[in-house]
Amino acid sequence: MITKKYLSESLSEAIETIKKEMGQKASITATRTLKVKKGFLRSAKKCIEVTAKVDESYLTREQLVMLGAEVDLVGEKKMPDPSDGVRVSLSKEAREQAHKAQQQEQIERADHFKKEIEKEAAEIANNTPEPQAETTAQPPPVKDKPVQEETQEILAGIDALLKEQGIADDLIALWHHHFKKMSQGLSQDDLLNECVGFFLDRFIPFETNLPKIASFGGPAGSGKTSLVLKLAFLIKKQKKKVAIFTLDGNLGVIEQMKQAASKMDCPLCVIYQIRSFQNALKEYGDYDHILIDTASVSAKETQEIEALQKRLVQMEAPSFVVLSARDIDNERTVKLFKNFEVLGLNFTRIDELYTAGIVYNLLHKARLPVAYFGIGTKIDEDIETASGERLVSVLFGLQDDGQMG
Ligand SMILES: Nc1nc2c(ncn2[C@@H]2O[C@H](COP(=O)(O)OP(=O)(O)OP(=O)(O)O)[C@@H](O)[C@H]2O)c(=O)[nH]1
Ligand SMILES: [Mg+2]
Repeated sequence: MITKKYLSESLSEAIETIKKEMGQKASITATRTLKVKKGFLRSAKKCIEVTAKVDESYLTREQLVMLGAEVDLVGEKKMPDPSDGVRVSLSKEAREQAHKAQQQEQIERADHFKKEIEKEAAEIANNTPEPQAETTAQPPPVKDKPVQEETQEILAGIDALLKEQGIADDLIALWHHHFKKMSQGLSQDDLLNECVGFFLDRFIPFETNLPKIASFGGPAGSGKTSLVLKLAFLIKKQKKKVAIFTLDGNLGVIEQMKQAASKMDCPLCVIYQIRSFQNALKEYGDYDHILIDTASVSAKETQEIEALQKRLVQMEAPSFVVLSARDIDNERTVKLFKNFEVLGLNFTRIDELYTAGIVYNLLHKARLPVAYFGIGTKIDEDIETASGERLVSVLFGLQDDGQMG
């Protein structure tokens, strides 16, 4: 089986190329959209990466050569039958298989990421010569594969961009390590795409279904209440039943939540005691989702609420952490992770994000999946499923309108 990735500006264009190179028997196994900045020039292009595969037995010798396969010059190859009319198509089965494989890969990646990073960091430490004073972010020279001068320049450009974005040195070093494994003589676009791919791989999406009962904790003002309301709105749009519980006794907040909840015709329960929590659970037990907004640490009023929060965390509701992408206090966040058994992260204020380093540095340390992004202040629309593509767009200085960030 031969597998190849094609980068193109549209799916139809990619399919045309695949047909030409792989023939009618090829099938597409995955697609993903990337936004890359072409050659650091102003013009931004959106491109699609299409992965296709085909059994070698269907390819002519010329096609095999074009695809870089080793060809036995005297061996016979089965020629494609031009009359069979099989079309290159987005096979549902192939896509499901690819999706399953991708999910499995993500689980493994999350589990083994730490070990991998430690191993790579150790390798980097062994291979890297003494860092020079001002060039710590420069790619370390590689003995066996000398980096060409032109490539060095492109890499230095990428490094400068990553530094500007606030990406931590250890993450940049990991990118260098990744780059060292690649073949030389790559074009600027190839290198950029490789870097985009590297940073897309740092992102772990939360792919399982939202649990029936989920609580949302996080630092003060990180956007917990807004995210719970936005999520409730999203669930309502899917015609599912959702109830909101809040542990925040602040009357102003309760009033704001009441208004939003009544607008979307969704029950709101203010939880003051463990008993009221149990009663509310009984009352809304048959709902599809119960979303619990927790009070931030500074807003905790009674020991009972504190105990309830602990209990929620321990057993009642899997917890998500909500962080403002603009303002992550790494130390505090790490402490928070210790108190919560965290199922996943959510980032709010993604709409106000102009540098992605702060988020990537945290993801690199936390290695937790990310569920949702808050992308504005509007409760009824400013939420989206978190994606690596969005972060990569910020990282490479591209916003939705294709302008420099
Ligand atoms: N621009 C932008 N603002 C947001 C987003 N999410 C929340 N906000 C704003 O951030 C502020 C705080 O949001 P809340 O939802 O009250 O935060 P909280 O974590 O519940 O706050 P406490 O309960 O007081 O700890 C509000 O002014 C929100 O409108 C977002 O995704 N983008
Ligand atoms: Mg709140």
